[in-house]
Amino acid sequence: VKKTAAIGVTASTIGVTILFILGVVAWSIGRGAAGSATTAPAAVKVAPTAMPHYYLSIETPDMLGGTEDTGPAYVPASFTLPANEDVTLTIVNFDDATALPAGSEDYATAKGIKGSLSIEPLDTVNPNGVAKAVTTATSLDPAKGVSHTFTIVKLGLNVPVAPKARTTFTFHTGAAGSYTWQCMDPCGCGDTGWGCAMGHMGYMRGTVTVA
Ligand SMILES: [Cu+2]
Repeated sequence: VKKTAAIGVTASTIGVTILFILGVVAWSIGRGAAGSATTAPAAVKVAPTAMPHYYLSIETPDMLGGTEDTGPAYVPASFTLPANEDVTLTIVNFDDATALPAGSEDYATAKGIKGSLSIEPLDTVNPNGVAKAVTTATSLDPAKGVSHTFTIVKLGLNVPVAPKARTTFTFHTGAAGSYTWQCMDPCGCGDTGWGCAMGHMGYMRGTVTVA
């Protein structure tokens, strides 16, 4: 019985909806006929398409509740970006600088990005506080100005990430595929700094799925 009643309600709801749509269509046609006689057609407005903007953060071992044996880490470390599109990434970095060792100073220079990096200092105690002055650069000081890098060798992309700052950049993603990104600034443990976080997937290495 309940089922029949429910169907009845649905049928009458559909009936009312159809009548309403017919009414709106009739009203629109009437307006269109009257309007065309007296007014010029309005200009077609094309909605601006916003460039996709993604945010990553780099968190310190303290923030992750771990030790120097694990962190720091990019969060998230694996994510998806749209193919063949200009995308903007902001890396919110809570970590301090690690000097780039002799021979790898090139990683302090941005490659494969559109335009330049914009860098806004981050108050790590009050990260959502008032915005600070933004500076632009294409290259940072390899000794004191780089904390990590966001490097995708296969795409020719290298982004030096400023310490305790928001680093924002735009790049063209290109063809669909799966790409490994890696930090090239030895911020991990051990004599070389290439241990711990540097070797762990999900810390200083991850996967970008371009789809
Ligand atoms: Cu790193």
